[in-house]
Amino acid sequence: MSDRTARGNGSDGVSRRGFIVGTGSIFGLGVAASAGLAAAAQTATAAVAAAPIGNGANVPVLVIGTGYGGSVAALRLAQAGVNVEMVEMGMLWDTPGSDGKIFCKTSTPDYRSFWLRTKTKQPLTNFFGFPIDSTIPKYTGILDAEDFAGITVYQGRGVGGGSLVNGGMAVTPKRANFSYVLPSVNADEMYNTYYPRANAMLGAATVDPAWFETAACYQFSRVGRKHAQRSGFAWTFVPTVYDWDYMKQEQAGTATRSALDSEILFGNNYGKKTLNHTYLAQAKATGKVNITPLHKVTNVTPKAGGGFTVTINQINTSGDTVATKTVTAAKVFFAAGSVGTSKLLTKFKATGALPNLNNEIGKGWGDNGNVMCGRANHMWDPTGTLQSTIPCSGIDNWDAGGAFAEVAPIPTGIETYASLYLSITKTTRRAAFSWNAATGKVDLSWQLAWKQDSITMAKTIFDKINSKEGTIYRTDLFGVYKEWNDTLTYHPLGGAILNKATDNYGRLTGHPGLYVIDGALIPGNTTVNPFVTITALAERNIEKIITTDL
Ligand code: FAE
Repeated sequence: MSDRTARGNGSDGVSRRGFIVGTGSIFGLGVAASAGLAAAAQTATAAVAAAPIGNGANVPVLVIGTGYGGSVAALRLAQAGVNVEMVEMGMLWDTPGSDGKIFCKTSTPDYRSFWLRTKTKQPLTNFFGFPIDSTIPKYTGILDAEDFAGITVYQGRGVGGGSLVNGGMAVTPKRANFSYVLPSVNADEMYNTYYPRANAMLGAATVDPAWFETAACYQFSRVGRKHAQRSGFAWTFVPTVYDWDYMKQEQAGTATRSALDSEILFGNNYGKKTLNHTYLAQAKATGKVNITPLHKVTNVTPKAGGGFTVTINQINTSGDTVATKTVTAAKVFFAAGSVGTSKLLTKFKATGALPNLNNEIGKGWGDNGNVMCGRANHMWDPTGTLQSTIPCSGIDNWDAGGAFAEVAPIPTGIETYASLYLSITKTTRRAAFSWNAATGKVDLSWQLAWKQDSITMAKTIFDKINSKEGTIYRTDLFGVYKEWNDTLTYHPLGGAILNKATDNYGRLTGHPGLYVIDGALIPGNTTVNPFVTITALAERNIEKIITTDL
């Protein structure tokens, strides 16, 4: 373990190398379209702060978490002239392992893969019926599979949050659905200003349609399109934040493969525009943002005379606390993700640390209606031995059946004759977080049986396709004779709902100076993949907060 620790746990603050490595690995291979981002990342290198946050520090703004909400807040506050300290429980992923790569592949998970687990917990649990999970050393890996009673919630851990591990699908909800997504928010403002701003900042773009038609790595998508359209469903390209020029080079054999080398879930070594190359690079470039990884916030409480006292545990790569720090912050932004923020606020309300929080805290949590299934295609419909890990298309049956399904890859390197789908469904099920004083943990009231609603909605697509094609569901991917993965979500949303637990801009009720700015604000469902909406909402809210509160 000492060897591993030496390989770069980032515990001594953000190293200069972080952005150098990031710049070189993703953008340093002559990808002209990425020159702007590469420049931004390089500029950031010079501005990196040297020290982790110190015990006793007194800071104007502390941001808890470095995912989408936190990164937007940090950049915009810094541009407004405010010094920002960001605290992140995961690592700074900047140092290659013995294989020369920072991140490990989905197909060969090692110590870098999972957050403090001794056995992997792959979303695709089985292959041809055989369990595929393996033992791994306990380490502060990049993907957390956090178990609650009725559901496992997958989340990214590290500087960049979910952007490190996600599929990069950057989807804006249909305008007609927006009142379902965020009922208290002005849709005109979002669609005229904040969605375009978020998409531009994130670098969202759609695959070149001509290239798509011939690229071997998207045969699985073309098969998905054929089957969807033959059953009369709307099939659509969806934007992603992967560098399409880079992927073209991967396919052509002129660049080191990442999306085409089964990299996803545990990080992409090249090609994906994570927050470290967009918002966080620009935030660092201001010289006003400092990020401290491997530090976990455990308490926030009002300080006599104003501001807040924040307790932070510094951890090592085994997850053990090696130091406890107390800092003071005038303002605190909760950006620990839907689950992270909800757990903190639920605990702080129950334990009296933040006694004035209202009774909406912990409520309204949803799974974005996630369910997965696979279909067994005929032998004349192979999906390809080479599959890009970045999904680029979806099937839209939201209005008629309450389901939007991304056509997902199975990047195993062998022909599986399978089509895989992650569906997002219009489920109304909402769970609540509660403090369990006996265990000292936060529980979630989700029930496994609730996923049946999502399965029923997803079946409006896949029963019809199977019937038309004369095909069946795969029963060997999520267990033995199990058609649906109904035990997980990649898209946790809610727990501190906008205009309920907070005001309409994320200010927490009862404690001026505390804000929520992440997926916890969104009431359980975005109708599509969520990170563009989280980013756009954060852009909207921080603009108001900067104008009125600072
Ligand atoms: P998030 O990005 O989760 O960031 C929260 C950060 O806070 C994390 O880095 C945590 O480690 C950190 N943190 C938590 N608690 C603490 C604490 N106490 N102290 C310090 N730090 C803390 O939050 N969405 C899409 O739109 N498209 C996709 O293709 C897509 N694919 C996905 C695939 C996978 C495997 C997963 C797991 C998620 C995927 N998502 C996708 C979801 C997306 O990544 C997620 O909605 C956003 O990352 C949530 O953003 P937040 O800012 O809310």
